[in-house]
Formats: sequence, C-alpha cells, structure tokens
Amino acid sequence: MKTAFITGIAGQDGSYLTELLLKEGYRVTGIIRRNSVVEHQIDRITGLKNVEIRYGDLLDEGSLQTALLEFKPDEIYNLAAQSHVRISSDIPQFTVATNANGTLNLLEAYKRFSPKARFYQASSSEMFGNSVDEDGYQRETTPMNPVSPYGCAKVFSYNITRHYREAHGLFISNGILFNHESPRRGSNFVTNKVVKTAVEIKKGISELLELGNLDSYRDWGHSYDYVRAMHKIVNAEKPDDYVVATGQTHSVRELCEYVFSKLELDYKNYLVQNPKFFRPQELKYLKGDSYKIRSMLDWNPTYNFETLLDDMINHWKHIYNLP
Ligand code: G4F
Repeated sequence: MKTAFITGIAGQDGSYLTELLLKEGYRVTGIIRRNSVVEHQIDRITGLKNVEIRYGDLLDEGSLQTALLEFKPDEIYNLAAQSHVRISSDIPQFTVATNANGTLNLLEAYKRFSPKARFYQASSSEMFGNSVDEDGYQRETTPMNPVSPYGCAKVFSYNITRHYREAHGLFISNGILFNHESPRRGSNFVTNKVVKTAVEIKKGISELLELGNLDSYRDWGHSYDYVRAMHKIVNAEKPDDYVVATGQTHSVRELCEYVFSKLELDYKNYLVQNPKFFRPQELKYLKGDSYKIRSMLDWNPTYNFETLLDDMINHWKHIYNLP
C-alpha cells in the first residue's frame, strides 16, 4: 500500500485528491493548520475513513520533519498555500512566507528525511501574469511575468523545485494548473461567489452581486479533473512540469451571463461593480495549452465551462432547497 502525504489536505484540491487516492488504495496522510475555531475546518474531508491528519504548518519546519518521519510517504503533494490572489496584496509577507519559503521548508525536510518519495508542487497559471504566446495560449515555455505577490511567490517555488530536481536528482514535478473550481471552492473566488449569490437572488434572500473586473478572462476547469492530473504527473516515468488546462477561456461577464440565465434571471439587473474587488494589477487573460499532459500522460478533462457551472449551480440549489 502506497502512502501519500498532502499539505492543504482539507482544501478543495486536497479533498478531491484524498478521495481519488483512497479509491486507488492509498493510505492518505496530511497536515492542517491550527485554527482558533475548530468547527468546519475539515468539513471537506469529514466522513472519509483511513485518513491520518496531524497539525502542522509550512512555516514550521519541525512539524514537517515530524510528519515525514512518522508517515514515511511515497508521494508528497504540496497543495497548501495562501491561495487568494487579491488578498495576497493585503498580506504580501505572509503570502510569500507561506507560498515561497514554506515550499523551501518542505523541500528541505523532504531532501533530508524522505528523498525517495515523489514530490508534486502546486504551481499556477498566475505565474504567467500577462504573458501570452502569439497564438493566444500559455504553455510550459511561456515567459513568467507575475503580477501579484501570490504569483511572485509561486514563481519562486516553481524555480526552487526545478533546481532541487536538477541539483539533487530528486523526483519533483510541477503541475501548472489553470483556474479550477467546484462546489467545494471558497465563496470568495469568483465562480462560487457568482453561483452562490445568483441562487440566493433567485431564492429572494440576496438582492445584489458585487464584483470587481468583469473583463478578465480565465480558463476554468473542475478540481475533480485536475487532481487526476496531479496523480498522473506524480506517477509518470520521469519528473517533469506540465500545464493543466481546458484550453477554453471565458470572461467574468460571460460567467455571470451563463449562471444567471440558467436561473432565468438577467445578471444586468443585479450586478454592481465595487472598487474593493479590483486588484492593484490585473491579470487579464488566461488560456492554457495542455497538449503536453494530454499527449504524454493521456490526461483529458471530463468537465467543460458549462458542466462545471451546472455542477456548482445544482449544489447551491440543493443547499437552498430550490427546484
Ligand atoms: O476567482 P479568482 O479570485 O481567481 P484568480 O485570481 O484567477 O486565482 C485563482 O486561480 C489561480 C490560477 O490561475 C490560482 F493560482 C489561484 O490560487 C486561484 O485559485 O478571480 C478570477 C477573476 C479575476 O480576474 C478577478 O479580478 O475574477 C475577477 N473578479 C471580478 N470580481 C473577482 C471578483 N474575483 C474575486 N475573487 N472576487 C470578485 O468579486
């Protein structure tokens, strides 16, 4: 039986990955951070049997060493992060400490105590910033010009993991994941915010949807599909870096149009723009070319933009008891 160790195990991706690995017969272990309020912290993985969790933190290298020594993992998935791009401008130092130094702390613990394991680093399309290749896509070779503290920290982690792979011969791979969503997404990310609020408006318990930039484009996939990509990346013959994306892009405005129209509402009657949701520097356009992972590792997404949003709409309709 293989053992997987996941940082960020209680997050959106951590929970889908845990379900996938349990189905594959893994022993799944991970760390969560200590919160002052314990309720709801592990809701996404409550009810899953055979998951072993300890308190730990990417900023506390001792806790990482202890976990690796105890669990002796075959596969390490570093999914923990301060993952909100706009908030990374409010708390840049915490974001960089966690998302950059935190990765280095885990790498050092891994190199010393678990070097035979395979290591997955959660890299992000936010690393590209506003770079786009001439054909309108971002891919593994696209230059990285991040436009947020979050993106800068992720570029550091991408580079340091590549360096550790090459310098120390470790099995380390990066998944450069474009936006991926699900009913388990935090409701301060734009997809779940729009879907949840639209359903609340339909139910009559909200009146307005307040958003920032409506003209940015994102390549949105489903977290369920993207954790399948992570597992394939870690189990490939050789360590390497892969873009994971749908290859379709839509604006935030198109997202609103689709969600409200599915609920027989016109988004223009409810939408207001609020400066507080704009970013100091906006990443305008993402569309990923995932040819490499599709051809080399036989990965394909099963959800598209519409079926992803349908899944999220159905979730919130169920929560609010709407037919
Ligand atoms: O949903 P978002 O906050 O996702 P964002 O910033 O693209 O980041 C997500 O994807 C990255 C991959 O590229 C991950 F690395 C990262 O961890 C995270 O998962 O915002 C999407 C777009 C942005 O252009 C934003 O300006 O929606 C726009 N937006 C407009 N109004 C809003 C809002 N975003 C949020 N969160 N809230 C708004 O009210």
